[in-house]
Formats: sequence, C-alpha cells, structure tokens
Amino acid sequence: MATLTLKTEEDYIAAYGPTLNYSPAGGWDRGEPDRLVKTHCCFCGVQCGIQLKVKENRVIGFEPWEEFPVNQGKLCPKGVKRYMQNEHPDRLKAPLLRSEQGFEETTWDHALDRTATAIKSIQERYGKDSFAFLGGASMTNEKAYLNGKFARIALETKNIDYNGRLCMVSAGAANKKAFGIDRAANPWSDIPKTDVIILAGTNLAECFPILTDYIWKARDNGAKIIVVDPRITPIARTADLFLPVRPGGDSALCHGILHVMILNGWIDETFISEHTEDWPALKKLVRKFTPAYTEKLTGVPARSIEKCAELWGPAKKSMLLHARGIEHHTKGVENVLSYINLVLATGRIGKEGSGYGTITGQGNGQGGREHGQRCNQLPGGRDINNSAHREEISKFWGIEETALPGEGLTACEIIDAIEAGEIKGLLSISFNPLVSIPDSQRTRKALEKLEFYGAIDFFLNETARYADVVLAGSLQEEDHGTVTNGEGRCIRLNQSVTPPGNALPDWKIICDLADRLGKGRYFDYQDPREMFSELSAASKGGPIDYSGMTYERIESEQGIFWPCPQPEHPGTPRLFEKGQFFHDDGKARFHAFDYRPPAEDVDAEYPLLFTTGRVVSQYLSGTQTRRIGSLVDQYPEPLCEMHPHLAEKLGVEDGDQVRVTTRRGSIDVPAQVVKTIRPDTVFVPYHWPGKKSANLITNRALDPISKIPEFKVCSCRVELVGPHAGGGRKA
Ligand SMILES: Nc1nc2c(c(=O)[nH]1)N[C@H]1C(S)=C(S)[C@@H](COP(=O)(O)OP(=O)(O)OC[C@H]3O[C@@H](n4cnc5c(=O)[nH]c(N)nc54)[C@H](O)[C@@H]3O)O[C@H]1N2
Ligand SMILES: Nc1nc2c(c(=O)[nH]1)N[C@H]1C(S)=C(S)[C@@H](COP(=O)(O)OP(=O)(O)OC[C@H]3O[C@@H](n4cnc5c(=O)[nH]c(N)nc54)[C@H](O)[C@@H]3O)O[C@H]1N2
Ligand code: SF4
Ligand SMILES: [Mo]
Repeated sequence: MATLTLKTEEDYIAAYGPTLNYSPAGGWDRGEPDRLVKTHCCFCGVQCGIQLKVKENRVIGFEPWEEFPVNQGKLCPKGVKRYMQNEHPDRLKAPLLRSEQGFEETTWDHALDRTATAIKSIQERYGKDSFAFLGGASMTNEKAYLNGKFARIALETKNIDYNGRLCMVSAGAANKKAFGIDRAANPWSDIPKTDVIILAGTNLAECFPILTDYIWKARDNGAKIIVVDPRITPIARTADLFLPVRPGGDSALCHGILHVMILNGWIDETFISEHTEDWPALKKLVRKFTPAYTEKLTGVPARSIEKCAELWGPAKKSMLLHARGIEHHTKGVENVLSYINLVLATGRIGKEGSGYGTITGQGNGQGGREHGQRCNQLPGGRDINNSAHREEISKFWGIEETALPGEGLTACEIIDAIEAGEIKGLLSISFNPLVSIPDSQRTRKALEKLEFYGAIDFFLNETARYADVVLAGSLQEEDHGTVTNGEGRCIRLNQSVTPPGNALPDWKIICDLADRLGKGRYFDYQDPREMFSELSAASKGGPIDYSGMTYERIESEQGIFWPCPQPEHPGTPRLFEKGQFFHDDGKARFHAFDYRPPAEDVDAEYPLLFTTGRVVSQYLSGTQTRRIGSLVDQYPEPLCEMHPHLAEKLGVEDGDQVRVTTRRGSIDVPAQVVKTIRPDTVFVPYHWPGKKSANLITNRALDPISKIPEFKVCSCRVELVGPHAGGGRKA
C-alpha cells in the first residue's frame, strides 16, 4: 500500500508551495462524452445549473444548461473549471492511517474499526460530550440531516456544529428575530423588477458573479444601485451611490439613514402599525444619529447618508441584499437587524420587486443550516431547547426524549474546548478549520492536543494533516441528493460518476461508523433518496417544512421553494405576501441596538483596520481551487490591498513585501496598491494556509448571539519588509 511521507502541513508546503497547481499533460480534451448529466455547481450559494460531460466514469468537461432558470447557461470562472478537481493526483482514493512515516493507505475495515474504537475509548474515559463532530454546508441536505442524526444517536454527543457557524449564522439569527423565519424573502427573479437596490457588505461580482447579471438587468430597467463597502469592489464601480463605510460601522450607518427617512416622512406608518412591533424604541434611538454624528462613527460623508435616504426612502419598490461584510462581526446580528429596520420601515417586503435577502455563501449554505447539524437545532429547523420539538423528533427517530442530547458548543467554541482539554476527540467532514477559523496558532495547538482526530474529505486538507485517520469521501459529482440555494429553492444534484478507487460516498462512511458504534439500525439507508424521504417527513409541521417535496417534483419543477407542506403545495418563492410574518402574532419585529465599536479598535500601536474576504478565482480555504491551475494563475498568492496614501506614508510601492501585524502575530505578503480601498483599512483574502494565511492574525472574538467570529475587522499595523519577492497578480 502507498505511503504519503509528507506528514505535516509544513512538509507539504515546503515540498509544493501552498498550491498544487495541476494541469494534465495533453490538456483536458478527452474526446466525446458518453453522456451529459444535468446538475449544479459545487461552489457558491447561487447553485448555477451545469451539464457535466461524462465518459467512462470520468468527468471530462461541461456544457451550459440553458433551461435552468437561475443562471440560464451562464457560469463564472470557478464554475467552468470545477471539473478539473476530479482527476487531481491528490484525490484521496483510499482511507489513510497516520504512521511514523506519514500517512499509509489502509483498508476500510481497519480505518473504521480504528475510528470506532477511538470514539468508544474516549467516551468511556471522559464522557459522551468529550467527542465532537464538525460538519459543513458544502454537503447536501441529506448529509446535513445524517450528520445531525449521527451525532445525536450514534455518538450521543451534544457537541456537533458546522462551518456555517463561520458564515450564515448572524443572518440566520437576525432573520428569525425579525421575521420568525430564516430564509431570503424573495426569489432572485424579483431583482430586475425593482427600483432601488442596497448591496451591503457583499463583493457580489467576485463572490456571486452570476447574480451580477440580475443587478445589471435591474439597472437596465432604471433601478438605482447603492453599495456599502470599505472597498470600491467591481460591483461598486458601476453603482449610483457608494458608501465607503469604515469596517464595523454598518449599524450606525443604518440608524443615520433611518434618521433622515423619519425626518422626511419616508416611512410607511400604516404598515408599521399593522404588521410590526417595537417601532417606538427604534424611532427614539435613531434621533441622535444625525448625518453629522453618523459620519463621525462610520466615515461615510453626511451628504452621502442623506443621498442614500433620498434614493431608498421614497422609492416604490426596493430590494436589500447583504452578505458577510456586515455579518462577520461581533455585532453581526445587530448589523443585519439594522438593515432589516430599513426594509420594515418602508413596508416594502412580500411584494413583487420588493423585499430582502441575505445571500447564502456555500453551495448549500441554506439547506446546510436547516436539517439539524447545528448545535442548537433539530430537523425541520426545530429548536433543541424546545420540549415539544424534542418530543417530536425523538419520537420520529424512535429514541427516548431523555436520550436526545441538549444544546452543545458552536464551532469556534469546540476548538476552544479542545485547546482547554475538555474535548478529546473529533470527527470532521467537509471543514478545514486550520485555514478558516481565526487565530490559527490556537487552532493548531488544539489539533495537537486531540487524542483522536478523524477527517472525512476527498483531499488531504491542511487540518486533515493532523488527523489519525483520514476517510476518503466523495466529491459533489460522485453522489446525488439535494441542496437549497440562496433563494430557498431546493434543487437536485444528479450523480455523474462513482468515487474513484476505494473512496466511498460520504454517507456510507457515516452509516458504517454508526453500525460499528452499535447503532446501525437507525442508519440502514441504501441510497440518499431514503434519507431525503426521511428528512422531508421529519420536517413536517416544523418551521422549515419540506414534506411536500419529492425528487421527481424537484426535478420536474426546476426546484421547489420551502415551505412546501403538502404534495400538491406549489412551494413558496416569495415569503410574507399577505403581510403575515412567522412570529406567533404574525408581526415582524424592529430592533433598536445602539452602535457599539468592534471588539478591537485602532490605537497608537495598531493604527489601521484589517479586513479579510475573497477573490473571484479562489474558494474558501482553497483546498479545491488552489488545485486548479488556471484559477491559481489568476491569483496565485494573498496580496495586501492598500490605498496609495497609506502606501506613500509607509514608503511602500506596489508589489513590495509588507508585514501585517495584529495582536495575534504577523504575515508577510506583497502589497497591492489600489485606489479602491479606504486609506485607514487594509484587505487580505483568506484562501491560503501556512505563513501567509490571513487567519493567523484575525481575531477570534465572537458575536454573543450568533457566535460568528469577527473576520471583518480587527486592528493592525503595516510595515515595509523589502522589495517584491516574485508572485503577485498575473492576470
Ligand atoms: N470567489 C468566491 N466566491 C465565493 C466564495 C469564495 O470563497 N470565493 N465563498 C462563498 C461563501 S461561503 C461566502 S460566505 C460568500 C461571501 O461573499 P461576500 O460576503 O460578498 O464576500 P467577502 O469577500 O467575504 O466580503 C464581502 C465584502 O465585505 C466588505 N466588508 C468588510 N468589512 C465590512 C464592513 O464592516 N461593512 C461592510 N458593509 N462591508 C465590509 C469587504 O470589503 C468585501 O468586499 O461568497 C461565496 N462565493
Ligand atoms: N479570514 C476569514 N476567514 C474566513 C472567512 C472570511 O471571510 N475571512 N469566511 C468564512 C466563511 S464565510 C466560510 S463559509 C468558511 C469556510 O471554511 P471551510 O468550511 O473550512 O472551507 P472549505 O474550503 O469549504 O473546507 C471544506 C473542506 O471540505 C471539503 N469538501 C467540500 N465539499 C465536500 C463534500 O461534499 N464532502 C466532503 N467529504 N468534503 C467536502 C473540501 O475539500 C475542504 O477540504 O471560512 C470562513 N473563514
Ligand atoms: S456563480 Fe457560484 S454557483 Fe454559479 S458558477 Fe460561479 S461559483 Fe458556481
Ligand atoms: Mo461562507
């Protein structure tokens, strides 16, 4: 059996560099396909339709799928290259065991026995909750459901959470507080029909490229576009109004805009009194947020704040869309609620061309947060602390209510508890915390402390290099199931190929493990279809109801929007159409949170703001896109964006190496001097591991409600290290 001698992340980076840029000799032309499989992109939450070309159980290319309504054949740079992962030489084709020499391929029996033995031994010695599970939202609804059931029934641990804790949770918590339901309110087909759009904290053109087309259509129809971001991102370059907010300033900015709207009477008093609660407290709070005061807090010129209110306030139709720029904060939930206030105050929601949405990040960022893989959640979006919900699900699963664990720790708290020695064992699937969680030196220490770590992935990601056992799972196209896109549309992923070598579908690995833990009777599935029937039945009567959906319906109707509570129910593309919200009294809620600064603000030692995010050609922790040559060529290494004024002050020229230092440590990266960023802020994308990883220096401070970390702001200083050492943006 083969041995991989590169044991640690450092060995690997020393041998290959941070990217394994692979292009097969002779290119990718493999002739005519045997068949075309209609499925969806494996990357972002837009979930574009695509047809994969398959020949002899290999994915050899793609064709557009023009009938799928969301993207109508269009794809972005990642979507068109995704098929190149399949035959990468790093693809795991057998389970691996850590040995003195590195990782050795082994048999499934051996790998699964080893994992089950370690789980039992740790739980016998330290209790059930000493073993944790981390899942992910790149996986299907079926697997999200399975993960939650596996943790509660087979592991009997309360400590299960998922990587959406780094992504969608501030929006999810705010949506539930304001509307009583966690889903975008409108289908994206409403965007071109609107009159004014606010895009808050989203680099839309790079992160959801296909949605850009909807914005352009709206603009062609006469809509005004307002962008709120510390950087003039590509979408901001074409906006009618750009608000250059200081990182962390959004709640204050919203209060300032609302202040001007109230002064001018641009609010819908009838809607407010009939369909909402808690307006008076908000009205009182925003009194002090004059444009001048708001300018001081946010850095946005007072005149621009007024201008925003002038465009947004009296409009007939409007859409508000946001993403992680406002959510990745210690007040992420408050930021989202402050934007929702602007929507509710106008009453423009629940109508064609008028509404609201958070843009979900990962491929199944929506469905991944619905079916029970969160520490406080049971299937159907049920609450693990609600006794009626616990009763329903334990009965459905055929277990005692007392056997169902309670609420556990969130993702970052699980890493903290490992560091503190309270959690001793971990199984993760579809998650790369070493690269994606802030303050990675601490994550590394935690991983070194684990008595046992098992990782399920199709690549040996940076975190999995610390694993005792790596279980070779499946790529998206090697299995089938459903995902739910950013609109709330549940769609079908069809299987293109089977996993190569001895790799297995993810769900089979989990079910086999459950069997070895003595709980096989609860996990006797032959196919994802059985899991879907079970999860949709489990969701019946819950806040997130899929019970009217079947694979056949989903496919023939090009997706179904939940809630869909009966087989004859058409699904619900637009929520709140009758002015009915999902709180018991049918009303939406305003929220009045005063502005508070980020966990770390600037001072003499750290005078600049550090923010992080994405570039178009790379995806998340980069495990997939850093392996695709042409995507790497577009953006080979992290760069530090800074304004020419700041660069001049620091004596830095474009391409020079700079050191960015925060209270956690330093990274050395080339400078990219651009006029498109606030002079008090620097930006570094986070898709890389090792010494240039942005998360070496980000702040692990959490939002008290959503427990999301503050990826989008901490204080830093920047200094010149030396001239450019090669690399940088090539295209
Ligand atoms: N190419 C690409 N596309 C992706 C992904 C990817 O990794 N690569 N990931 C997917 C996933 S999981 C997600 S979550 C989404 C993320 O999608 P986005 O949220 O759109 O992307 P980010 O780059 O994280 O951050 C968006 C913007 O927030 C701005 N920002 C920083 N601080 C603040 C602030 O305080 N206020 C405001 N208003 N803006 C601020 C940044 O300048 C940045 O332009 O993208 C999805 N699509
Ligand atoms: N500094 C900074 N850090 C951030 C962010 C930021 O803006 N700034 N954004 C945060 C956000 S929004 C997110 S979503 C997280 C993402 O962070 P992660 O979830 O850690 O990122 P991924 O790269 O998706 O890592 C997932 C792993 O899942 C594997 N994988 C993908 N699909 C499947 C599958 O179907 N089955 C199996 N078995 N494995 C699979 C991939 O190979 C990869 O190794 O990062 C967060 N971290
Ligand atoms: S926009 Fe998103 S879903 Fe569409 S091709 Fe690009 S990464 Fe894939
Ligand atoms: Mo995300």
